[in-house]
Amino acid sequence: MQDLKLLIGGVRTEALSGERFDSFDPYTGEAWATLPRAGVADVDRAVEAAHSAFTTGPWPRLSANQRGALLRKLADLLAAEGSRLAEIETRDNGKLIGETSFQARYLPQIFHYYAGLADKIEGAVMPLDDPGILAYTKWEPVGVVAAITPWNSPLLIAAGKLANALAAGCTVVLKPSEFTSVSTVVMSECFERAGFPPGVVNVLTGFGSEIGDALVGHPKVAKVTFTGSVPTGRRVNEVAARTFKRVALELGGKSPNIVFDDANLDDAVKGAIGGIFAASGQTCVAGSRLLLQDSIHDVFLERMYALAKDLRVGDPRDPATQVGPIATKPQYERVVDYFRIAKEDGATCLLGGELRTQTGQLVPPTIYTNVTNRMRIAREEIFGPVLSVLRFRDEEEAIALANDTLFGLASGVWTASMQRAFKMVDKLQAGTVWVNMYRSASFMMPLTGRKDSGLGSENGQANIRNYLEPKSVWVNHGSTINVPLLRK
Ligand code: TXE
Repeated sequence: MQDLKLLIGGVRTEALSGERFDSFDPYTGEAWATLPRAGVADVDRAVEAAHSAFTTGPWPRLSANQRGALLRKLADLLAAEGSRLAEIETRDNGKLIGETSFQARYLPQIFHYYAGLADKIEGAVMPLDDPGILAYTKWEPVGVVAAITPWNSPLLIAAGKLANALAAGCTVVLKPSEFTSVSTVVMSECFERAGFPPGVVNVLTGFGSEIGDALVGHPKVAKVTFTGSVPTGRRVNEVAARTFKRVALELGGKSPNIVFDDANLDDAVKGAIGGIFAASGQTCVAGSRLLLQDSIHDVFLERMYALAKDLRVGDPRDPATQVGPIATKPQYERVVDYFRIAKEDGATCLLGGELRTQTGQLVPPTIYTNVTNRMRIAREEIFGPVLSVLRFRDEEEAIALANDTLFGLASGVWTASMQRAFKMVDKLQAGTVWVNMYRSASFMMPLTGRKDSGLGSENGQANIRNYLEPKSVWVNHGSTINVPLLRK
């Protein structure tokens, strides 16, 4: 059993209370690791450590080049730890070993990418009317960043936040989900080995309900970057607003995956299946509403059913498994409850819709048809392998249905007509549109949510600016213009 500690100011430590909690394997149900249960006093210790590392430690004296070099060294260490991290993540959150291995191989690239941006944070000189004034901008790191991550892709999401913050010159207090903290704590060993000064990266394990407000509201935290649910995101935003913190929120979705009758149906069927059943539907961008044009509705579902019914549900460590368990017990119960809700809504169950086994938090791939956009299964984020199928007549109806949601994270369009595709790109109220593909992601591409899907963005070159503040500098080196108030 893994026995892990907090990381505060470069020291591995217990919570001040001495309390610990267990982390569970979602497939076997066994407690397999224990972690310190940080309290409010530990939040204070961690933020103070990050703050002094930011203000007085060696970190602020490093050049951008040196920060980049440290991030590259870290990336190489992470590459060497890839398979260990993948195994830990699969054990802790039940994601398929194929996917965690892919993500672990991807982590170093994220750090290399932002390492390359560290020395490209450039200000500008402004061409003012007065040649005797040098007016320029410089970009400064915002300060201490509180990074709060969820359980669905703990390492990947933490890496995106850390890489930006550190390349910008910030320091970080990272709080992973209480359900899946192990991989993050193990990853943090690489920061120590790479030689990041103490306090630059701190890791707190514990319950969001107990320490979230203290972290988000801490006066020495300058920015909060959060990925998680809409209600918690709203709470984070409210608490952070009291002290005018910079906030980035990456929240949920109910993303439409729209198939027109001119699409390549084989590709679209595979895209629809991957869109909702990959990661057992536990992705913010899951294509959880499938919108089918009337004329292909039945044939599409026949083909989809034929493939989806044979998906292998089981042990995430077995490379043959295609759908693994739900990561957390409460989430499992929540997803299963939607079987009841779908019945009450009056939807038709085409596939799944009941538990095949009571063990291992396994939920079968489930497809509901005859769904209307007013039903709860079309409006609420289920975050499990549960698909709601709706039908539409034409482009106008597809757009209306797609946009009739509180969310605006992602969307997919399947069509042979590029004219139609670009029209849909313009009309869909979502931060991401995939055309004839679904669920690809890259650290190069911004991930932004419209409406309740969030605030600000993750990823992309521009994201590093969200960890920086501009400073305007005015230097009089021979101005001939007098102050207007004193002009005779
Ligand atoms: O999320 P929470 P939960 C959605 C998905 C899922 C639902 C619930 O719909 O069913 O969220 O998951 C920390 N202040 N997503 O309950 O509570 C918490 O400790 C500060 C979508 O696990 O939002 C964890 O680290 N932080 C999502 C993180 O917030 C607090 C991925 C996320 O937990 C806090 C996961 C507080 N007051 C779930 N309370 C996505 N966008 O990908 C909790 N936390």
